[in-house]
Amino acid sequence: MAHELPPLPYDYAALEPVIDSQTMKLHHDMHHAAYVKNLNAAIEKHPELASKSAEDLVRGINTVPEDIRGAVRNNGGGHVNHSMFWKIMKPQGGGAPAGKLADAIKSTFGDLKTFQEKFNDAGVKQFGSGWAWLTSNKGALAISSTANQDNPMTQGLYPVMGNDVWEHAYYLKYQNRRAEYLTAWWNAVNWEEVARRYDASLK
Ligand code: MN3
Repeated sequence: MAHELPPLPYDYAALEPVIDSQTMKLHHDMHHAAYVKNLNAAIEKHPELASKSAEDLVRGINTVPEDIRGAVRNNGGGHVNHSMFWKIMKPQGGGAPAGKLADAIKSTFGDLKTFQEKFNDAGVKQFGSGWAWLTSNKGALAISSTANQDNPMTQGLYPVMGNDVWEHAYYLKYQNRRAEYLTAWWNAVNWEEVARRYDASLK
């Protein structure tokens, strides 16, 4: 079963004004689609991996055959990261989380605003392309960033939420103002989905 591009769960324009329609169309239809296509091309060389999910491939990247490891790391990671990314955003998003995630953010970072500032800081400081992350290690929260399409799952962590800081995610609207994009992005966050992911990390 080949890996498939998941449909966007809303219209291209649904996240305006936080993310413009053209960026969403290019990001999903071109960038994410390319990761899926290139992942499938890599797996074709190793049919024994055909039954593995993209998450399993990324989690076990060090056991992937060396001749396709780089391709799976980049394109499998790209597929996993973007599949999460579309879902943790929604039209009229933003606000504040509830439930266990809200409690964990408060006990770890003090308050939501401090968490958001630290997360944005990780995104701003990520040199070049990559992602800012909130991860859970059996419930223990931490902020980090990765280069390229690397995913914290490779380090045994559960990615609760991540923001894409590749220029393709924001450059048409925000140009070089990555910090402005990171600040605005919170207004598109789907906290229900992020909280669901945190709950899943506890199991
Ligand atoms: Mn991207």
